[in-house]
Amino acid sequence: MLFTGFFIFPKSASTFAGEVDAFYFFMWALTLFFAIGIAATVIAFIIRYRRSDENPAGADIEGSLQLEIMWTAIPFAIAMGIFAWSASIFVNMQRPPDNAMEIFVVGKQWMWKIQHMEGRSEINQLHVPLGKPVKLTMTSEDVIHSFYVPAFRIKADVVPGRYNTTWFEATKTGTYHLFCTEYCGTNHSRMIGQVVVMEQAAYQDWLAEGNTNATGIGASLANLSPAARGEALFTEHGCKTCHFDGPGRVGPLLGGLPGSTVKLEGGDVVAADSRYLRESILNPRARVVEGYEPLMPTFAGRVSEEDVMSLVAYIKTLSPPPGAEAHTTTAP
Ligand code: HEC
Ligand SMILES: [Cu+2]
Repeated sequence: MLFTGFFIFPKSASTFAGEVDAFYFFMWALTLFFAIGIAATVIAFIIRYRRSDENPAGADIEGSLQLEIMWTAIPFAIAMGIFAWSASIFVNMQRPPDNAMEIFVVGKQWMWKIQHMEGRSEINQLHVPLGKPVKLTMTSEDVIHSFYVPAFRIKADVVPGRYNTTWFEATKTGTYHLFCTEYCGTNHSRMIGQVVVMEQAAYQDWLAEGNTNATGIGASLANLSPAARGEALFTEHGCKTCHFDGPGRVGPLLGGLPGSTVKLEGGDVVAADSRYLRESILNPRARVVEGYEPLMPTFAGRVSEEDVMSLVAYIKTLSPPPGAEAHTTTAP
């Protein structure tokens, strides 16, 4: 902890820390400037204009256009400056760089479940490499949680039924606090964990160790990458019986679907993002693909959020069938 006058900056260990702290410090200094300025003016006026005459007569005040323009324009410029600065930090935080490595996070009363793409999973701990952008794709199994790492200056809601993302790049090895900052029930205050930032080589070794204790998320399918797990689930749940490339196919081909657009019954067009894919699995009747019958059963209650993330990861690895443009939603 670094104590700076009245306020405290937590340890800083990400590329955002400097930006966020500079902005925070600016806001703090601005507030202090006006607070002192106004208080001093009030005191000065009390003294200068104290009652000195028994029956004072008021003087007419004409107003001043210059003064009015000034006290409108200056606060406007300050407010717009605050807006532009904070918006640029916010937008940067919302947009992970293309080379960011992805990690899945599932919040649950009352724990954080973490799944690395290479297969390793962990609970209430997040191991990340130093100096590499990391993108977190997050969802919740029950209520709203919020993922907060003070040392990285990141905080993002983790909402059931949605995939929220945030990202960071760690700049210092070490162990940092991870908190849930959205009241989520009795043991909310115990929904805490650690972020461990490791040198890149140490991180690779750590990944290669695999799930040593079979208690992680992927305990039953230990050490499979989400995509490989998704492939196993795809067979296990019979998705293949409808989504296969061949005669008698009843479901759309899924290769090339993520990132494309889908025409729906009724004429709407949607972007096939992760959220749409999730909905297609858990609530297939909500949006039915044009030209298909609503034959797909719901998998809500049969697959967990981690399973859905894995299925989506698997669908992302499928390539469009040869000859098809990108993704074919045309009925057989
Ligand atoms: C009984 C057949 C059947 C099974 C089993 C089935 N689906 Fe489907 N699926 C369909 C049909 C038909 C559609 C198109 C109509 C619709 O949107 O509901 C569809 C649509 C989809 C879509 C949206 C496709 C698009 O082009 O927008 C996805 C994603 C999907 N299924 C994934 C799965 C997964 C994952 C499983 C296994 C967990 C699965 N399906 C199991 C029949 C099936
Ligand atoms: Cu929580």
